[in-house]
Amino acid sequence: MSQITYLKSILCSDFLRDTYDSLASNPVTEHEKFVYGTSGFRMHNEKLDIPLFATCLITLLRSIYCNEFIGIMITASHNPPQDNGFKTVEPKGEMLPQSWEKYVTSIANSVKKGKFDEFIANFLNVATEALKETTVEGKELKIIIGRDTRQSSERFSSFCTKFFNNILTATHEKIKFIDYGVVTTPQLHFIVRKHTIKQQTDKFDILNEYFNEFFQPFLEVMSNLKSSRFKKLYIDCANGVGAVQLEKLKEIYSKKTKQIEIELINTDYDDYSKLNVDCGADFVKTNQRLPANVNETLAMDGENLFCSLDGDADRIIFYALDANANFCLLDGDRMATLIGEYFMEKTPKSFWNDLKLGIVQTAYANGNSTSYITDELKLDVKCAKTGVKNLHHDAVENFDVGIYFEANGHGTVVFNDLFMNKLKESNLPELSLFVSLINQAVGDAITDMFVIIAILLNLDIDAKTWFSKYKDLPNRLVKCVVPDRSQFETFDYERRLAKPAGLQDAINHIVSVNNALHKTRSFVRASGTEDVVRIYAESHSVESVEVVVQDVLKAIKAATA
Ligand code: 16G
Ligand code: MG
Repeated sequence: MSQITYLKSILCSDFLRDTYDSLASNPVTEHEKFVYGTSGFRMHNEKLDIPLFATCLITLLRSIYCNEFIGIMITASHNPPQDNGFKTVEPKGEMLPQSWEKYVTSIANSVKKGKFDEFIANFLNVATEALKETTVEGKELKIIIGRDTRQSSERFSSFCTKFFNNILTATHEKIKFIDYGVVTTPQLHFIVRKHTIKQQTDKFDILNEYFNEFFQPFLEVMSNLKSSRFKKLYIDCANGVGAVQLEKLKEIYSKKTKQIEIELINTDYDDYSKLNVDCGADFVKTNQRLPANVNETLAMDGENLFCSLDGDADRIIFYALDANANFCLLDGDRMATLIGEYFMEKTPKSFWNDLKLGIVQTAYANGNSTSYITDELKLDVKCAKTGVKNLHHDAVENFDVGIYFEANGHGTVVFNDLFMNKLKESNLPELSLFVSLINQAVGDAITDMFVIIAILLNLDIDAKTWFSKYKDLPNRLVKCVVPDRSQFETFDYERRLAKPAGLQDAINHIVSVNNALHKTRSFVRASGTEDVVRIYAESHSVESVEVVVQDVLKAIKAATA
């Protein structure tokens, strides 16, 4: 059966028609415009039924196109408890190709009351265009789903099960549908990739695979040490899925080693209202203070190490308090620079003669971290647009070893074959072991955590020494509600605005009058995950940052009035 004829047979099913009718008659979504952006669809859970329907349909198309497993992750990451979202995962663990985002966006926006025939026509057009280059004839649809701990996640996961089971009944085609239940976002990426690499169609024991791949090398790192300067690791789980997985992983870990005890904080995922509230990586980074339930005295003790994960455990932030109880934030910029420094320290200079090691950041990177990379570490640095896929792409394109981190704690390291071959030829066992700790597929809070601890242990430094490597410029990130955020268009990696007209000139003026020490920077961009625009400002003093933020806020109000 040709792919389009096959799709037509699915579209004729009673299930699809009934589902369509009930979705299209929901008044909450009647005038909503849906956009599949950097993090997929993300909004209040009550508005997400149509986006989920579109996500299932695009997953179907993508599964036909690739003839491999495609994943759906149900999560809204660090967003508040009432939000939710979906994104699809490619066979090797990547995100949906950017060229397909318009297809899923178009499907979602064509669900309109009483317009089923138009919807079908549009879907078949989209399918014809999307599938035109594929040469594979889909034999078996292979779908994997996973979800975070949100209250609404279970409802969305049940819909996926119903959707794909009904397709099976409607078409009598083979479908392999596996629900992995509550997993972190990076684990779902890992699962889909494993299924593809192993060509395995049956569900496997994720916990074991994940432990063996990333925890085992960490245990080896520790067994090579004479002693550890850390006694205890405190992990703030944001009351989310990180807690579910780490509770199980901790059990396996503590049976294997007594070095560095692990204590999990903010693990109340059964109380849905607590997710990301006063805790988690986003809270810590934005407020630059300790999350709830962290003891100040313990945070001042260099033998303890503290970190926070976000709601779906793909970001991590470390922190400590200094002797005067000042907050020391160890964010994505700090992790990128620490990893860069470690590579330089563990390799002879000649190792890099024909290899390029570099760091990719976004406009949100603190200006002093960028200076530290170029002036002290003497490494190349590149600026990418916000969103992991942009940084990942630039790291792969520009470097043999590409370290990429967003300031918010989202990132990893990617290596190409040239580097891997050279590493094999060189006798650098410590670095080889270190490289095996890294989850290259996607930024993963849990694996990043062990990567950072391994470096701190090997360099024999505590969190405060790590913090003292350079001094951050005072900075603030502020949200501003505007009538229509789609009016905000940027260029130069989001560092400058093309629209609304005149606003960039106003920002330039504000920066220039507050730039006595040539350290001031400010930019505005529309959020891809919330209905706001974000203002970032940094300067030589806290007071100067405050003046810039307030003036930029006024300029935005004037430009959008
Ligand atoms: C999403 C992105 C994250 C980015 C954030 C920006 C992925 C997997 N996640 O969470 O990388 O930093 O959006 O949010 O790409 P914003 O557009 O609301 O500022
Ligand atoms: Mg996240």
